Amino acid sequence: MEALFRPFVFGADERASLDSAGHFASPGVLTDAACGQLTAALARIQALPWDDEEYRPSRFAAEFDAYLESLIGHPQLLDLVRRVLGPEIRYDHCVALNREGGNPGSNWHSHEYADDDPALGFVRVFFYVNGFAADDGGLKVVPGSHLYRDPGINAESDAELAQGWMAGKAHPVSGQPLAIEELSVPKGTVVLMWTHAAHGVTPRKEESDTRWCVVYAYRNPGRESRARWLSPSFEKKQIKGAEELMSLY
Ligand SMILES: O=C(O)CCC(=O)C(=O)O
Ligand SMILES: [Fe+2]
Repeated sequence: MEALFRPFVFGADERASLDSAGHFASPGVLTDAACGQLTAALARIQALPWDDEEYRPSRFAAEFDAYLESLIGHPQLLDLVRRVLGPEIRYDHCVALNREGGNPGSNWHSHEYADDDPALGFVRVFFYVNGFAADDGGLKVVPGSHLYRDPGINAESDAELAQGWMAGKAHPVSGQPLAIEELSVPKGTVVLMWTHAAHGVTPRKEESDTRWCVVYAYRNPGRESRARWLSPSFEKKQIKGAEELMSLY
């Protein structure tokens, strides 16, 4: 199978950084060939009609594109995910996150999974194929916010988050006051994120090209998952390398 990642390190230090901050960026690790294939696949998704209310081509991206489907069971991706979640993992979703020039970005939010059980993890693996600048479709995070395991974080602006959910809160381990961090990443960057991390996205500038991005999400089995966008037939499909990963439990 064609390489997805260049050789890169994700060991104990990187894992500790992910667990402390809630996210971890590996700049430029996608191979040039993978970036080319991903851009083509995401452009195909972008060209599909999106007139249904469920946003199927974006939310069920892997069901609409054979290349995106093939990555669900890619050994390098699964190896990375298992370094985070341990051996017992399940596929959760694959969503195209393309943002064209003028895209409004995304409000601050967090996601759910086993909110009361830290033994069950859920991780998003974002492929930022052509990267982003902080002020141009850029991912924003609040290091340490994931440790609250709050699935209901929601704010329309940085100020609303700072004066609302963040107010008076500190990183539970370091004791440092929580703070907003704006990332900038080069092309080919992979970002891991624990599901309960507070995150938002800055608007894409009107004159900018499309930000090509896809996310692959995996979790430990054990609970229902709200973001599990997966049709029954796709769950039964034999996807190379992912045969044991498609079921809920
Ligand atoms: O578009 C992005 O960079 C982030 C999207 C997001 O919030 C998510 O997939 O959970
Ligand atoms: Fe999100």
